[in-house]
Amino acid sequence: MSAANTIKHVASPLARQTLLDSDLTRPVAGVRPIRLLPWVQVVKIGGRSIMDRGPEAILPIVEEIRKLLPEHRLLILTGAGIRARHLYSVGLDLGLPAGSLAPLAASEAGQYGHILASLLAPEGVAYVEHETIASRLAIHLSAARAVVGSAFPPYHHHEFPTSRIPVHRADTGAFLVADALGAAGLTIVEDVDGVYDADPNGAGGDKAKLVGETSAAELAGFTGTLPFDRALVEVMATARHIERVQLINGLVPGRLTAALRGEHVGTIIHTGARRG
Ligand code: GWN
Ligand code: ATP
Repeated sequence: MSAANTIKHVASPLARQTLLDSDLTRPVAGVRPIRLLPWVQVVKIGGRSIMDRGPEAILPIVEEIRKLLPEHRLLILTGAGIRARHLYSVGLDLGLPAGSLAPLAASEAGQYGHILASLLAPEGVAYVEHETIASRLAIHLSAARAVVGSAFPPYHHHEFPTSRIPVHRADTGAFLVADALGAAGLTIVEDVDGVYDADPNGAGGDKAKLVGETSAAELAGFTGTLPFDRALVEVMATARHIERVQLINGLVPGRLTAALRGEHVGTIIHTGARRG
């Protein structure tokens, strides 16, 4: 064998086989990934449910986060809210594909992140861009107790064309990044006490019952509306690290503090990830 051939044939257990055969890939690719930032708590703040409400909802949350900083290191991610819905409707009327609508809505989530970060700036908290979340989060969270970013995943034109409205929105983005980082947890902050058996703000909502605890598997079979992206249920099923997500009411002071301390104050959703 010539020297050139020896160099070309890199020894790798995956070099000579299809990546589609799980029997062959499992010994190499079947192990759980490492946790990159096991100490970071990810908190998703609802765009429509919290940020759209303005000072009356935002300022108490800012105050609560301020007090939480000595206790936790946080990646705070914001959702998009009502302007994204308006963008979707204008874009859909013009026939734009899902991949064109995704970054438009995402930029609204980013704007809310900038607003929230400005309010937390005296505490050393800044907005960090997607690229920073992807590769420089550790150094930023070593310099500050928390950073704020956009909860939308940066899919852009790679958004799946299965639906006219982008399926991977803020809740899915927050979960994907929390699981990829191997974060300590994910808390979703909205304007309801948790997941109900029907929309508590919809027709006949006064009869809706709060579900204290559920699972991604159970929610997969639920046909009613949910207070988060349906794609979140799908990505929770294949999670590697985040074992449970708690959805809480951010309009009630103290709930976020309690949730980050591990208390059950909303709906706990068990994912497909298993300890061990
Ligand atoms: O602009 O507020 O990041 O963190 O999906 O892409 O549409 O971009 O297309 O690092 O890359 O509007 O400019 O904007 O919200 O997403 O950012 O200020 O390329 O820091 O440049 O993946 O912030 O922005 O909207 O998140 O969600 O320049 Mo914004 Mo968003 Mo900033 Mo980001 Mo998109 Mo970047 Mo991006 Mo675009
Ligand atoms: P975004 O961040 O994408 O702007 P958001 O996270 O702030 O959005 P919404 O999409 O407004 O939140 O979802 C919260 C709303 O979902 C609640 O105010 C509630 O009316 C509604 N909802 C629908 N179905 C349910 C359900 N089964 N249980 C609880 N709330 C529900």
